[in-house]
Amino acid sequence: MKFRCTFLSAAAGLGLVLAPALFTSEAYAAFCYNDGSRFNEWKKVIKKEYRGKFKASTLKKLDQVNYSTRVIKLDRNNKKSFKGTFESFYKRRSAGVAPLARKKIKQYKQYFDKAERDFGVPAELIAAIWGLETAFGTYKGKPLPILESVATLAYDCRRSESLFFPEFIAALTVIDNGYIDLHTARGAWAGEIGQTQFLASRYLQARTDYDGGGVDVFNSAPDVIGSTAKWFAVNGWQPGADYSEGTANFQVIMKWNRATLYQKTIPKLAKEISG
Ligand SMILES: [Ca+2]
Repeated sequence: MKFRCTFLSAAAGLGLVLAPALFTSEAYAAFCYNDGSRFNEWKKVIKKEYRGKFKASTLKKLDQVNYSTRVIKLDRNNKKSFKGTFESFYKRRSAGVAPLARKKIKQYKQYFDKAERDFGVPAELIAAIWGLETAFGTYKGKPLPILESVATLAYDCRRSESLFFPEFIAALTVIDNGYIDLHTARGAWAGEIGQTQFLASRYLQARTDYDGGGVDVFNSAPDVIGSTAKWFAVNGWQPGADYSEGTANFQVIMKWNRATLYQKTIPKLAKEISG
């Protein structure tokens, strides 16, 4: 079975969940550049401004973080992956996913059942997302260090204001809490975390441990299932209700990803999976 899967999620931009009060930031207001020339200066401003708000050891990680021209290049090219008709997009993205999704639902039945009990989110929806995002964790791409990606995008002018500055702060929060060392952990170019590609703010909202041993959305399928279900629940999912286009649950699906083609793909694929 062949997947033509690329990382989809945060690439198209997301609805934000902001941690209030942190974003009256001077660095946020004063700094954005379209090349790396003032990146070191920017990091200094961040470190000064967030001293005391984050542990010294967390802020120290920034010393080894570099401006990534690769991330910027990928960001600028991203729109191309969302071109074309829905039919061609759907065909390309969903190829091979449904049969494997059904297998995963069987294999991890107890966790999908638990997710449905805990959060009211049906297995086929979680499996659709999981398949689309990383082909059930098998698609690795060429992952980049997560903190470096989000720091670069937070500093960059194009989207810092709307999206990546808050994600950068969320990433520092993830590190500060000792959840994941995002300085070394790797993800897609927009700094996504784990097999369903959570941005840091979403990870903080959704992290769920379904198999003990702490939350591991990189390696644990049960944790991926639980955390993804929880994300939908905290974003307003209505248990047992329809999720076709035009429903309240489709509104929640729209928050998962801003790209219309992707939004339409999710319920269609979920229904294909559930047959
Ligand atoms: Ca776990």
